[in-house]
Amino acid sequence: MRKLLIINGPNINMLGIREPGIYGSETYADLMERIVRACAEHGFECTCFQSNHEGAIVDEIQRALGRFDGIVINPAAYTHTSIAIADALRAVNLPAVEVHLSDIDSREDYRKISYTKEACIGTIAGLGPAGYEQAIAFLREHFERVF
Ligand code: CA2
Repeated sequence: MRKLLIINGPNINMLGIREPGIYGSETYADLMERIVRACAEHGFECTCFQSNHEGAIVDEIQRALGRFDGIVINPAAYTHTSIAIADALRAVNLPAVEVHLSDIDSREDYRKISYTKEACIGTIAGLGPAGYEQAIAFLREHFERVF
């Protein structure tokens, strides 16, 4: 069975606690349940990782090499700042899909830049938690096309 690594960046663990207008009322635990269910439906095993620390995310991406077949990543605020996370994604060269709960293109100008986008095979933004399900489905289709 193919394995996906699901990575969530800083503050995603706070989902549902504040700013429900932007990020929805679903909690991080609800999101994890949704992801585990979607992975099972699409025939993936999955491991979920969340960190508020850039280096820890870089370490986890590096560790994915040889252990996972693909990555779903919401780098959160690091999307807009982290060349290190983008470089790690390029270094492991696993198919990765970037997810954002909100539509980053229609928010503040500083959210319109994504350093990680170019290291990913696709980006899904603005669909809320359902975006993760779309990313998992996208990876399934990717593996069906490629293998
Ligand atoms: O829309 C997304 O998924 C983001 O990656 C979420 C990040 C934000 O910095 C990105 O620009 C877009 C924020 C993560 C969640 O932050 C929270 C803040 C307050 C309450 C709950 C979560």
